[in-house]
Amino acid sequence: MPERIEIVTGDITRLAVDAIVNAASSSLLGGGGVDGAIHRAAGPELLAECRTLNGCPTGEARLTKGYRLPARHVIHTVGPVWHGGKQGEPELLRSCYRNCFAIARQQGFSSVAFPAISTGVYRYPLLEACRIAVEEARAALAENPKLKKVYFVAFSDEAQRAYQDAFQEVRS
Ligand code: AR6
Repeated sequence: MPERIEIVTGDITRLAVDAIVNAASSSLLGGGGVDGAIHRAAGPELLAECRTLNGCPTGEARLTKGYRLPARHVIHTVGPVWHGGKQGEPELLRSCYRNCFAIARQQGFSSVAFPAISTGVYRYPLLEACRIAVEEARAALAENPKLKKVYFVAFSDEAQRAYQDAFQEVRS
């Protein structure tokens, strides 16, 4: 595994990084899963800032502060709902990662942590999602020397295995 990419297990809201990524809904007004956890940990100021953003289309990303989180910022991105894979889902998921990395580059962030976007409520198959995540992280790291660390947060054993398998494939 390249040393600038690390798979970690547990709760993304505990990570003290420049930005954690939120798998949000297009309203940006909160929800369940990792979105709910991030809003609970960040406090009501996060929702107040999100209200000013007027939502976010699928595949795009928006930046807020991190408020009570140990992370300094939150990059909110809206992954695609999985409908079988022939309705542009891979391109939209790739676009989420690219737009998050573009914000990280614009802001000069050195550390960013991602949940497995779209793989919960939105039902995107884990291994396919992890492949896209790993490919885009490698591309972003190759062109952004200021970015020192990308964390992929696995919230289950299955997710951890999927990230590891995706790494093996990309490296071989
Ligand atoms: N830390 C890290 N990963 C987590 C955490 C956590 N605290 N909690 C869940 N995960 P999901 P989606 C993992 O459903 O599929 C929301 O309601 C989880 O195991 O949070 O993109 C939004 O408002 C899974 O692997 O996001 C949207 O409406 C991954 O995070 C919708 O769900 C993503 O699962 C977005 O669905």
